[in-house]
Amino acid sequence: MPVEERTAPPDELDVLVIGAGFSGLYALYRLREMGRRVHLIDDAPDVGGVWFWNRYPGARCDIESVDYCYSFSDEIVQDWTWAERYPAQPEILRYLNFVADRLDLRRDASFRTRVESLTYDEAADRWVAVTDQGDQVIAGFVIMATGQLSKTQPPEIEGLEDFGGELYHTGQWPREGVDIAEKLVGVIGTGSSGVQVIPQLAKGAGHLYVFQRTAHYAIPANNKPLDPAFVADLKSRFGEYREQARHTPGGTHRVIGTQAASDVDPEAVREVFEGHWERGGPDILASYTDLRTDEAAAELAGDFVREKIRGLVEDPGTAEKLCPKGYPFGSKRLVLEIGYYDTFNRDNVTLVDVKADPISRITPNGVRTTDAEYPLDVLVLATGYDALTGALFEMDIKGVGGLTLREAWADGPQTYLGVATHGFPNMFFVAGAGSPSVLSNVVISIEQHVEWITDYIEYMRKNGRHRSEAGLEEQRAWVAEVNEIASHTLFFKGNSWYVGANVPGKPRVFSLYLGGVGRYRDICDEVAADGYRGFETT
Ligand code: FAD
Ligand code: N01
Repeated sequence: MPVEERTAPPDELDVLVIGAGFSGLYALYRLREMGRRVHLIDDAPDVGGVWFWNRYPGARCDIESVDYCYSFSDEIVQDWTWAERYPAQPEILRYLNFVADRLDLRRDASFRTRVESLTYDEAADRWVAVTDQGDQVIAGFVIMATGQLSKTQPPEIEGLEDFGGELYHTGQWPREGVDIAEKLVGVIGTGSSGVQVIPQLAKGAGHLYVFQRTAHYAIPANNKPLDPAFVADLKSRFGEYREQARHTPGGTHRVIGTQAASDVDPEAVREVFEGHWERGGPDILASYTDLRTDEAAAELAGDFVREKIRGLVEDPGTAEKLCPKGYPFGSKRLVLEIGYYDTFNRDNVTLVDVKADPISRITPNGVRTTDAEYPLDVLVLATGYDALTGALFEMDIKGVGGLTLREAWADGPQTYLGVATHGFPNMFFVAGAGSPSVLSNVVISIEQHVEWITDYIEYMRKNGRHRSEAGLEEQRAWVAEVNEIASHTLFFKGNSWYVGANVPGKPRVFSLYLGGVGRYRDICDEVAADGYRGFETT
């Protein structure tokens, strides 16, 4: 049941978990089962993380529901039944509430509580957390389950604070919803969030203005209700089904092509792309081995999508503006769409190309571009997130010698295996920088990280160790490996949050491990089997 009143956290803990999304809920459960004194803190009023905050109309997952779920409890697997191929936000939030209820997780959680600072007490080898509610919590270990895409990034446009109408970011959508009936509505941003919210807003708004700077590659989701027989069959062999996914590159059951598109007859490539367009989903990205590494191959997919857009959008000028150009297919996140391109055939929708006619400022009445003014009642910011490091840097985190995490990561995240960073002992990160994270089915990555981290904490306890720090040399080697793999891909060719391009002043680095979740799991397991090689413990 949801919590109405805030509960203060205990003063002393073995482990403090920050964040109540998929990561934090599982970490809390596992550590409690291990007998540790553990407590979770989240600034949201309840569980859910991303799926608590992103309540905008159309919010939906782009990993199939039967993969984007926990596997650690057979009871949960059996007692929960997914309704749709790609679940919408309300269904995922219901699922996380179901998990929290079933495992009685809220009794060890403080909501409406923001951790403002974390300071490592070197004399006692403990972390001291201070919250915005005046709590001080001392913990032997801290697990940062603070999310990859949890700090919203509003655009730096002059006059935003002067807007006189209603202003919303998709990542902080009001719980009570937004009434847009007959109103003049504007959306800035056409990434995954924009592509999802725009068709929904178009249905209710008096007029919708879409302010697009860069067109994204979007392909059909082909979402549908799940066949009960298919779901029942999966439940009967879920352990085996999940185990297969754990050893794949992306942590899903996508079929992975073994040929390079550049080695195949273009007509045959086209047919394969057609098949993916029909089936829907992001698997097209894995259809050939070179789509993420060879610009000419990526261009084949780009041309295919542009041709589809020209066929779907009636007005040729609008279609041309919606065609992504200037960066390779797949170098920004591939977007799944439901009715997006069709939306631009409606009379009440106008596409404003703000690359050609830039936004000069937000006025009290709406959006002003170089050439025109668009009066608005409601302005929606689908402008994304300060990804991977945003939520961490919002806290004042001080490690050994008073070094802040911001200082330590000034040139980009420095981690060993993605789970820990030198200078910040006994602090662990879940599914963040340095790990496969958002380039995988994140829930499968979360389960692997939580299990690995909590096993390590248990190993330390059993071996009488109370301080663990990532070794500097091992960390350098890991960062070098992450960079080396990324350097062979096209990710740097797109100005996206993957490389920090959406946040002014952020270093342009790609900090995700691209070797795949299967390979990553093997490396983590080898490190554990070797007595947690690379960590200095006392
Ligand atoms: P989150 O769910 O982000 O939870 C972090 C929590 O920590 C939040 O509740 C936040 O409020 C809290 N927090 C942060 N800082 C503090 C602090 N200082 N004090 C207290 N609390 C704090 N991934 C996929 O694999 N497939 C998808 O289809 C997919 N869709 C997505 C759709 C959207 C709209 C977004 C934004 C992300 C999506 N992701 C998807 C990525 C998503 O981040 C992960 O799948 C997953 O939900 C992350 O869970 P988490 O528990 O690690 O973090
Ligand atoms: O954010 P984004 P998002 N003026 O950064 C534009 C996950 N997710 O919230 O490309 C004008 O992708 C910006 O333009 P440009 C998923 O991992 C998943 O959409 O920089 N425009 C861009 O169009 C995703 O990748 C789902 O030129 C401005 C948009 O805002 C991640 O979250 C759903 C601007 C931001 O796109 C982030 O997605 C939702 C400005 N000043 C989210 N500033 C699923 O479907 C920014 N923009 C699973």
